[in-house]
Amino acid sequence: MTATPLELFGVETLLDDETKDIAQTVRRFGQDHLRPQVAEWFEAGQIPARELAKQLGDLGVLGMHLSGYGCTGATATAYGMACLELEAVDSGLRSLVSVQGSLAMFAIWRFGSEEQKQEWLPRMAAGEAIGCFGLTEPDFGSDPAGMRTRARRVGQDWVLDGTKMWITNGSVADVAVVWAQTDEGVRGFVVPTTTPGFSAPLIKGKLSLRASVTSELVLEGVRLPAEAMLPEAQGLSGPLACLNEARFGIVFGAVGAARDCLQTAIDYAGSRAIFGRPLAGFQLTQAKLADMTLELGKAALLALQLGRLKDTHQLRPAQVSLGKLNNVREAISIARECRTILGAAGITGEYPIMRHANNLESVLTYEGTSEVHQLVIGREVTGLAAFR
Ligand code: TGC
Ligand code: FAD
Repeated sequence: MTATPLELFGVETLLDDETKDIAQTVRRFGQDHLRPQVAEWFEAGQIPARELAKQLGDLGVLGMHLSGYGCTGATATAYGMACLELEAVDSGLRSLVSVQGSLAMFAIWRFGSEEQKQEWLPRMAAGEAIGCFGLTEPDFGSDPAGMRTRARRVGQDWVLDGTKMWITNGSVADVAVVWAQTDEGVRGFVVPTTTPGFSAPLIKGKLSLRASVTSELVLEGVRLPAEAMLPEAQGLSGPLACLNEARFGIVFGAVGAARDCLQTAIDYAGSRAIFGRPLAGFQLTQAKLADMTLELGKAALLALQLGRLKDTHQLRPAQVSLGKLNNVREAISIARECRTILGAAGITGEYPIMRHANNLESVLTYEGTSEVHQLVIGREVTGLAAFR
């Protein structure tokens, strides 16, 4: 009798029935509708974003942890498990969902006016409108406080000028949540992408997260009515609060990518004969598999602990940093080690491992690099900020 790595940790026993059902449903959707095509999308560097958004909306995962306005109102842990199952297929697909639900929708849900919520959230939950979130700029990634995008008052209106970089969903978005400097500090703006002066050129040539749309946002005299500003977000804490939400999903998502790599390596090692017997029967291979099983299980338990804290409203940003740093770092290490087990076959698109490993390079960098999360944790345990 054998057990999968996560069965060995008894991870399922920590989930309630509803969460298990949601995870199963998303897993089945991934197997049936995403997995058969994802390697092709990755190779082509193109996804059918609109069609996918609609399907994911029908599945109920867009903004699923938000309440009202057509959102499912699921628990944070259930949302995490959905991210896990999506990222088991591809980090780019989880990214689409993270940016839509945790960044663009969350920003409007948490900081928007009633009119902004009514206008955008039901359509975004249904996948009929796609959102993006523009915080990073060409010269300001880890340090968004330095952003140069500026919003100035002209009469009652706002006029935005600047450039955002590396923006997921940018070129396919109907609405962009854009963060800009104003005379009263950083503010957020809800920008319909049809507004004159707004464009979102696609970034090409990525070797990672190819099954995801990544774009530049160019704002040249984008004129918006006064009501386009998010009334409840003032200062950098607004966008950083949105990042907590998306980072939380990544804590779970990384477990999904690593699980897929490890299961692929276990299956491959069981069927690959080396020196006349299965690769899985060699001690060196088993040492690798055992060590990866441990790290995967520990990452899943950490994710579930953070889920428990979030569901009881106790989760602090530095705790999200613990999960993002550990789980993405371990996932990429697992992906690389699993690749060795597959030998040359591991470098092909026939198996998902190299795709996951490449994707995880982006995941390691976005939503706060490993170094940023080390510094957040360092600040927490020493009381000294070492960012600058
Ligand atoms: P700092 O002085 O620490 O804080 C400024 C204000 O923000 C508050 N704050 C937070 N609030 C909520 N959540 C957090 N995590 C927060 N961290 C800080 C803080 O209390 C303060 O509030 P107030 O009221 O006193 O003004 O800010 P800092 O400039 O020193 O920066 C700290 C640092 C480096 C940790 C922060 O800038 C940071 O996290 N940098 C990384 C940037 C980042 O992660 N960008 C991600 C862009 S989005 C993206 O990558 C999407 S990827 C696609 C996908 O998800 O799939
Ligand atoms: P930099 O900030 O220039 O960092 C370069 C290196 O310096 C890193 O190793 C970093 O850790 C290190 N470093 C930084 N500060 C310190 C320090 N104090 N001490 C020591 N080392 C330090 N952004 C959005 O706003 N919206 C999106 O939708 C979005 N999607 C993305 C999708 C993809 C595929 C990618 C790759 C990125 C995306 N990003 C998005 C941008 C992402 O958040 C940034 O890339 C990230 O925050 C890092 O910024 P940077 O690339 O400018 O690197």
